[in-house]
Amino acid sequence: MNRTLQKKLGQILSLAAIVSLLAGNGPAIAAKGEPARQNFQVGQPLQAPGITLPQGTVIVEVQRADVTGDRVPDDVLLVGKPLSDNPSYYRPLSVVVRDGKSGQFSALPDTRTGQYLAGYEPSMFIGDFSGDKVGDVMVTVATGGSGGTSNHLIATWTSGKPSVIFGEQENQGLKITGKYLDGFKAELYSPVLDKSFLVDVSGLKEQYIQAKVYDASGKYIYRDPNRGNQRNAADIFSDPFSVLTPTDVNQDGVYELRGMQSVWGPFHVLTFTQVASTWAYRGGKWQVTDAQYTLTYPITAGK
Ligand SMILES: [Ca+2]
Ligand SMILES: [Ca+2]
Repeated sequence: MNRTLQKKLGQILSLAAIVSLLAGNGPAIAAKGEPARQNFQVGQPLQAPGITLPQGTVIVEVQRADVTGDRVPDDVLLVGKPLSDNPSYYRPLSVVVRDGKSGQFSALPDTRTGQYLAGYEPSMFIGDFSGDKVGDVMVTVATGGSGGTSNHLIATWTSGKPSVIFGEQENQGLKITGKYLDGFKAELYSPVLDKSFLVDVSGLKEQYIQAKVYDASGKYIYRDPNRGNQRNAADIFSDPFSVLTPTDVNQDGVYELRGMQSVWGPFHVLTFTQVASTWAYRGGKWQVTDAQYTLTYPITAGK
């Protein structure tokens, strides 16, 4: 037998030995140095040594994925406290990770959850947004408010502790403000895009006239009674995201976010456009890669 063959055979043998060790006699070997698996049940209280959760906090969703970046699967738990008089509403919610290697628990910082991460139908999505090919944790929860908005949070665990990369500020999206102009037009501005744009709002003409926002000739007449019948500096605003969906736009394995926001003024009922935007996390910052608006007006039978 020549040396190369001998060496090769040795490699094959040692490989076979490793395989049989791992496939072998279960936990005694596989779990060497690793903590035993824990069985987490949805709806049950969470016992998590080392972290403090409000009394009454239960497990809402459980997923198993490596989020710390060491390739050892971790337990990722969405937890929340149901309100006693409205048990489908959770406040606060949090994400707790049990490190698969150390068994240590860590939770999102209270300062980033508190009042913000609260609401109905909370759900969790794990995917890479930050670009390091390690899953990040996204939480979506409906606020239940009249604007139909949702709150969203994305956190990464790769530095050993949770770090929020998308929170309350980011959920304001394009932060559009604006003013109506005579002739059923709106001038909008997004500080995020650093861009102004003009929108034709004549599709809601009847509603504006009825609400005494415009007169029939198209002159803007609304004055804010709360401000001594002065004209407001801005009378158009955007809601936080109503929908924010992870989408891998360019199919490179890193998720982008696609969001929708309502734009309205001076009253919420006068929502005249939906703005769609796509966001990518690049170089530690969220960047808008695409933004569009659509006007949707009801088609009524003409006279
Ligand atoms: Ca891990
Ligand atoms: Ca990541």
